[in-house]
Amino acid sequence: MRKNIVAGNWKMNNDLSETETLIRELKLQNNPSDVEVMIAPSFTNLWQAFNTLKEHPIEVIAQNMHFADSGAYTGEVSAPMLKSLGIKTVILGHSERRAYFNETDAILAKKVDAALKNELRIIFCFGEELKDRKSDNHETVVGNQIKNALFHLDASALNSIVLAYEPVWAIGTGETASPEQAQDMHAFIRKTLAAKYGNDFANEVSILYGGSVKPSNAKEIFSKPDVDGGLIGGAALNAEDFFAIANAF
Ligand code: G2H
Repeated sequence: MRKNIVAGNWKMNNDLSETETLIRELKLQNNPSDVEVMIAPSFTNLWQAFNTLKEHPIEVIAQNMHFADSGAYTGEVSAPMLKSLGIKTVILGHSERRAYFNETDAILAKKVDAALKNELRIIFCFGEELKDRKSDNHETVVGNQIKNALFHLDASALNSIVLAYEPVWAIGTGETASPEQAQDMHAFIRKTLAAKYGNDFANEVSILYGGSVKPSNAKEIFSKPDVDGGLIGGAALNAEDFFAIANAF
């Protein structure tokens, strides 16, 4: 079901004590009733974060996982391992995973299958690079990222998938897509889903925007009809900023 969602992607930030401090500060904030608020700390702090927030509406989610359930994959973490902690949602396909860890659409399709098999909800990220936008190829690139990783799925799988459009040129750069650019792309994404799965399914998918979302620009971005929230990086590391964004609908 389509929902408003604000998810904080902490990336490789915060050790255990910093995680505890930030969670303490997050718990003091005003939690909106009609928005799902999530945080994605690093793997080493998931268990602590999950337990500290057990009775709290903030959901603790994972930043990544491997496609195999277990095996000789040194340094990796699997879906069953996340599930065993009580984690219900995982981010897949973030542009930093694609760029620095060579995650291709084919690998991501396998990760998507593994997450669904293990009954995890997915926040599936994708987005074009600056060169794609400059050459007016941004819709083709985004359309292919979605098709290659998701279009082998049945429509019912869409119930477990949240999409996150993150133009690479806007990530951590201070540069944000304009609310109109975000809306245009989100409408294109919904149209792409509708062409494959029909309008009813496409209209039920939450599509988040990510890339330098801050308290000062969140309201305008979230006001767009096809934008259902945000995946927040830098601003998620400050409790007041993060909740200013979560309360910006
Ligand atoms: C995009 C976003 C969070 P930031 O990576 O996924 O980060 O808000 O810092 O651009």
